[in-house]
Amino acid sequence: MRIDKAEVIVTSPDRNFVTLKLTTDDGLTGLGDATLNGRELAVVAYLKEHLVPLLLGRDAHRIEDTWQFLYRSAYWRRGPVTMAAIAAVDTALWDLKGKAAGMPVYQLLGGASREGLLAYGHASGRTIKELFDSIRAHRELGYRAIRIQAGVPGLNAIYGIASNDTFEANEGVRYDHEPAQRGALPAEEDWDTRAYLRHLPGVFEAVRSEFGPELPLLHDAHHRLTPVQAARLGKDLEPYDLFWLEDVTPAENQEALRLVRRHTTTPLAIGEVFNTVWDYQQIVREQLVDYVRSAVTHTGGITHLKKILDYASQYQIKSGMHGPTDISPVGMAAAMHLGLAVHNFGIQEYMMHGERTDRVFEQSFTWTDGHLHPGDEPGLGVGLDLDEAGKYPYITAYLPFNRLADGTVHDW
Ligand code: CS2
Ligand code: MG
Repeated sequence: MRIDKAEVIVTSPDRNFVTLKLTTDDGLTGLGDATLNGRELAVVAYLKEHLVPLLLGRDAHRIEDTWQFLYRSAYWRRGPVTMAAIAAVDTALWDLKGKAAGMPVYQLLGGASREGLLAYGHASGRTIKELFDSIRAHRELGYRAIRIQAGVPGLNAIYGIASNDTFEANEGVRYDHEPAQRGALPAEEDWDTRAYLRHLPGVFEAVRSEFGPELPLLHDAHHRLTPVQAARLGKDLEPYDLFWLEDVTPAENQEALRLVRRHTTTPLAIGEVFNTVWDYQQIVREQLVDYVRSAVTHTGGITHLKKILDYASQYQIKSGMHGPTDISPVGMAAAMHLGLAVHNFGIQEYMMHGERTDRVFEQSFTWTDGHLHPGDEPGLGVGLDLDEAGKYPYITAYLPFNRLADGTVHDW
């Protein structure tokens, strides 16, 4: 089974997606997600200029060897662009292997370890009323675990708050609001950590008294706190029994989480911006987190993320794969197959894609009673309609950034 053709398809039905399509000499096709929000074209160039020429003629069955070849032959190591490009190749090869074997990818990874994947969605609101409406809307959509993001009095626009008019304005688009107000240049948003830390515990107090103690609640601090601020937030949220508190602090400095861990028992999740096992080495070994957040799409593919999860399982750390709308249906399918197979599955993030995206990508996964299942089609179970994709050309879109009141740039 030799790789005969490699196409890099960029389409923007509801947002930009980059997809690698491999075709073999016996006519099988495999898809891989290479979407890196705000830096899509960098991955397109890496794939087209540096990986596709190396793939043509290779034995598509040699997944591990291809991974090692692409990772080591570059000489330069790691990084989001490189690892997204390698991820797309790796995922497409698993799709091909499944199709050649006539089996869904999860069967090739050891078979199902559960009946379905508990998923969580993104409830948000600028006010408590908007937030409650959003929580109710997500429960209507079937979610049994919900992420809570709230506006902060005095701040105009912050990460994670999709204004409800966006949510309702896209009639027909089920639920594909982009929490980031992407634009042709990075949009400046404002941030005030003290106001956020003062406000958030009250939000969870209100949510727990309205919706009760049972509902699994998550929150994403989105890299914006110092370790001691993160420690304070984790402690302040303990009475509300969160499923997890995510990205409390930028974790380039992995040992920063030691301080947080010393002060709070609120479960921690981190890693959506990580791209290899080396980003997790200390965090996992010292059990500084409870959930690994990486997506297949950003972490070198199924092959490498499974290695990370197997390493994490030795320390009772579970998966919490990243699944916003900037992970394409191909990336989501890969996450579902991997999540179904590994023993240490935790939860799957699932922001439903829009109708236009669902027309470009034909998907076979199911969503039942708050749980996802990848389905039993051979391979990943995802198709890409090239004609439909061709209707939506790339749109330049940057993620926002923050500035503090004194003008200092801050993590968004
Ligand atoms: C967020 C993401 O889903 C999450 O946990 O951190 O929505 C993140 O902001 C986007 O993936 C950035 O592209
Ligand atoms: Mg996040």
